[in-house]
Amino acid sequence: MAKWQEVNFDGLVGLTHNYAGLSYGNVASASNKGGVANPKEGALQGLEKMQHLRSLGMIQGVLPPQDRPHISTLKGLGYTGTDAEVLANAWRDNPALVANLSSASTMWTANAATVSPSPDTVDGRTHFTAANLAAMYHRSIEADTTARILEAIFPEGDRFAHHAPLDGGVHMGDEGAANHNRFCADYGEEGMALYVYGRRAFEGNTDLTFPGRQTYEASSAVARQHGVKDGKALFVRQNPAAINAGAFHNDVVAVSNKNVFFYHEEAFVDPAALQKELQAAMGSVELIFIEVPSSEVPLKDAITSYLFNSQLISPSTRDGMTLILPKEVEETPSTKAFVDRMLASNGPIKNADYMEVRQSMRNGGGPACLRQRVVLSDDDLNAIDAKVIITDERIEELKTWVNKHYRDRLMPEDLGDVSLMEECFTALDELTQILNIGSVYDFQR
Ligand code: SUG
Repeated sequence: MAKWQEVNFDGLVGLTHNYAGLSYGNVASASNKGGVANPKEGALQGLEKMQHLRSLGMIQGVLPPQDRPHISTLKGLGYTGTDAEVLANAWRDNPALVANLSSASTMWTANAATVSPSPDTVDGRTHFTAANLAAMYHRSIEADTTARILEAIFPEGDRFAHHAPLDGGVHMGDEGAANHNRFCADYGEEGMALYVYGRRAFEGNTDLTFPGRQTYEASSAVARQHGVKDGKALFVRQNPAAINAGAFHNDVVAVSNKNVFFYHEEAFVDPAALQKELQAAMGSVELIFIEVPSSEVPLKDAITSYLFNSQLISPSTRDGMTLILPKEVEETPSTKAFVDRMLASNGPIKNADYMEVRQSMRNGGGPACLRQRVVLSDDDLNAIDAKVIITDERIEELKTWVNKHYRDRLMPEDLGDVSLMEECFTALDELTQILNIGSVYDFQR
């Protein structure tokens, strides 16, 4: 019998991690604009989280950061000369453009792609669509390199199938797995996908004050091209009130694992109807819904603490499920009290581990944003040649790499610094060798 597991692929925090406040509708990103970031600390916090999951018996993967500043975009905009000249000229002309091309936003790999695992697809392959992230300019430049990295890790063929990021700009706005939940009895069994969208592309959406980044049209296109089995894809609109309160992705207000769905009362307009629909689609597999009422956790607390942007996992070393939460949940009285009550209630979630990922949190990225879930069989895992699965040795190698190359202080006004670009490219060149993923970056090609 093949063994199946969920592997979490965490994004490494990049060397240009900074607080430029680029994400309209993301409350943390806006409110920390202009602050001092510590990329080294951010990367080490991420590695600690990966190590913690590994210590629980999980198989843990890592995805590399991307090349920033993104010189090839600047070249496409007419800047010429050496990379140093391109950067210096662009910085002189337009620092805001350079800031957009310098974000380390690829760390949030929940947004990298949507993955449909092989038990759910008609052709029995695992399908990947790199997200176009069209809603935010600074993120829209991620897709091509993301697709290359995923193809370098999961070779196209009998097991894995790759689809190009969707064309169509914001009308086909696709934010990847941050708006995608999979329900199943066990990872290797046929599952059901819930695609949550923020708006319909060709309607007014006058109820939104902040962008609804994911469109229905994009979600349904992804499900179609992945060949998700008939009746195994459901689509529901995110509550506009949640988006307007700062839940720019559904994973800020909901998380699932296997047959458990943990979400805020205000995540969906009609949660009772959704429960019925989900249960009907699941047939004999009984779903467990943990709906958190606003009277216990106000939506505002859920969004600032990131209670739902937690990883809900099934570690082999523990009884029941574990939530991997950001420390901010422990520091927010309403969310801490809720988690304590839930653990004492004899439900499916038995443990809560609080992690320090504050560097990422200040840009609106919690534990769940930092990981892409990929359900894989042992044979699938054996088909991966890239050294992206964390081992004791690899984690040490990555820590040494971070300590050698990363700065411990970075502000938006530093982003025009040519030596920062050089540090970044030198480090990434070395990283592609550590991870054995080939030349995936524009500056290497
Ligand atoms: O897209 N922040 C990211 C955070 C993404 C969180 N991901 C999930 N919820 N899955 C975003 O808004 C801010 C970057 C800056 O301002 O430099 C940023 O891109």
